[in-house]
Amino acid sequence: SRKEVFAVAQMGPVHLADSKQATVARLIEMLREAHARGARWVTFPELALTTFFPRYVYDDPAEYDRFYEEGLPSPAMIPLFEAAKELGVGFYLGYAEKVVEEGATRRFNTSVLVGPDGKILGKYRKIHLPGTKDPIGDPEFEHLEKRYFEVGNLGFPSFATPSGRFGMCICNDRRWPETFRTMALRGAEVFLLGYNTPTRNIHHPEPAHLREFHNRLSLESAAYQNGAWVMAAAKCGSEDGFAMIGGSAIVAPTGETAAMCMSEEDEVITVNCDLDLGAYIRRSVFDFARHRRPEHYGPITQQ
Ligand code: CDT
Repeated sequence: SRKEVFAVAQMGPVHLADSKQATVARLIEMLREAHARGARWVTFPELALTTFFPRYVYDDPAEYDRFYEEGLPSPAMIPLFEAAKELGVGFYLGYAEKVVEEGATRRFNTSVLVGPDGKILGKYRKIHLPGTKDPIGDPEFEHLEKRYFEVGNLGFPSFATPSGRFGMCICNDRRWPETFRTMALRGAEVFLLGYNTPTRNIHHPEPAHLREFHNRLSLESAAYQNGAWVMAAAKCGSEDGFAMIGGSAIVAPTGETAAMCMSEEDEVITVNCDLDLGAYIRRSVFDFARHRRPEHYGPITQQ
């Protein structure tokens, strides 16, 4: 077996008025707790440095630029990068990215993977952006990711790390099986993801319990169907009155949830993960080379 301690660092709310400096201090405190419990890797949430700002309507970039990071590490991230390197802990961090590419200013909902030695191992830009570009006119249900971000342009790679190959995705991506299958086909054996999920479905009035259920269902099926570990970190609780689910979890390749957060606050969970646990699944029922039938999967990529 190949054992390694992984941590998921759930965050309670980050309010509009909270400074990035104070928020990064919270991340560092959890990083230290994870390290004290023997963790080599920590997964933080999506858009971990700010409130979930796509719930608000802004028209002028001057109003929303403050939510984005420029450069990697950005000035706000530097204390986290330094603490992690000092402790020898790698991490996944979600943030809003502003970058000049091909002569234009571009904005993405991004995550970065940093190794235990402080080196940047890779970057992922969210592909499944939920919600709308234009406001729907109901402040309780605005979800304007399509307004503030472009669709990610880096695909679903997997990244070589000292602990094996990892894949990254972000929040709504976890509801799409294609996300995980693509990463698994590229050799990922650990999936890292952060999320911000409102307690009420933005699209349809659903019974409240389904929000938690669909989260668990997505994580557990992704793990089992790809024989991979899943590290899922929520930002949750009530951000200025807007409630989001918790339920951050570490899910084993068997599809079993090995640890789950119980609060809607900053909370660290750890599991000593056997990275070989999924090997028998990938050798048997989900041996892609022997049993997949891509010649019958045409519509998945053609429509
Ligand atoms: N951040 C994010 O992607 N949230 C979405 C809410 C949309 S509800 C279908 C999510 O999938 O959790």
